[in-house]
This record gives sequence, structure tokens and C-alpha cells, in this order.
Amino acid sequence: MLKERLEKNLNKQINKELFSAYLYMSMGAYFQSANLLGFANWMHIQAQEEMQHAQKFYNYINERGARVILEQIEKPKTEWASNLNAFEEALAHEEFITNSINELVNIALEEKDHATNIFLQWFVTEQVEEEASVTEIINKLKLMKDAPGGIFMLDRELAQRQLNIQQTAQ
Ligand code: OFO
Repeated sequence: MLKERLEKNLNKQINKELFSAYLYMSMGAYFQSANLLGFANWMHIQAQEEMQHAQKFYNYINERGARVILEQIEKPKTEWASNLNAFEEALAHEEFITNSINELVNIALEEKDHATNIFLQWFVTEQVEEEASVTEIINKLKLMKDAPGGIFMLDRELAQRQLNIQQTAQ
């Protein structure tokens, strides 16, 4: 059985992951409206991955005999100042999520819940990848400084991203 403190915070993490999906869908819509379909694809795949993250937490809470409680999801922004600005905000959001996962690990350790600690390690690793992949795109955008040729090439590259189906069942 999960301790109440962990149950509460794991439920909060479901909401954060669902908000992540919502935020990236909104960024996808922003890129779609700018006819940057590769950028939009990258964001749509990111949103689907976030749904998988939420599902992992959902399944884990159930598996531990606790109760999933869904809360309202905050409205995401709909406009960004530039392509670069959208990705910089995506990175800031991922850093926020990384802190949240680290805090969950701290709580699991304080509560001596080793199973939850092990469950969370997947997310610790995932966050390193999340931040690295967004940072790579930011670096490319900074290098090309909105040169149309560069944006076109990057758009084609981001169009290649495909969904990596993750194991959501525990
Ligand atoms: Fe779920 O990793 Fe991004 O937010």
C-alpha cells in the first residue's frame, strides 16, 4: 500500500504529465499554423509521449492499491514570440518536470518506499533525454538564426520523429 503522502504527490505528477501533453499539443498547433509541419510533428509526438508518462503513473498508483484522482488541467499558452522561444519554454518546462521527479524520489526515500524509488528511476533517466533532445534543437535554432534554408532543413529533420511506444504496464 502506498503512503498517503506518496499517493498525493504521484497523483499530482499525473496532472503535470497531462499538462505537458497539453502544452506540447498547443505548441504543435502553433507550428502547424506557421506551416512548419515538421516542427508540429515533433511536438505532437512529444505530446503522445507525455500521455504515456501519465499512463505509467496512473498504472503504478493502481497497482499499489491506491486511488487515482484526476484534477483540472491548466490552459496552456497558445502563442510564442518565435520558434526559438517555444523550444526555450519547452526546455524550461522540462527542467520543472525534472525537479518534480527528483522531489518525488526524495519523498520515496524519506518514506523508505523502495518500490516507488525504483519505479521513478525510469523517469530520472527519461528526463535527461528529454532535456538533451530539446537543448539540441535550441542549439540548432540559435546557430541558424532564422535563416529560411536552415529552418526548412530542420523542419524536414523534425518531420522524421516517430512515436516510441513505451511499456506503460508495470
Ligand atoms: Fe514527461 O517528460 Fe516531459 O514533461
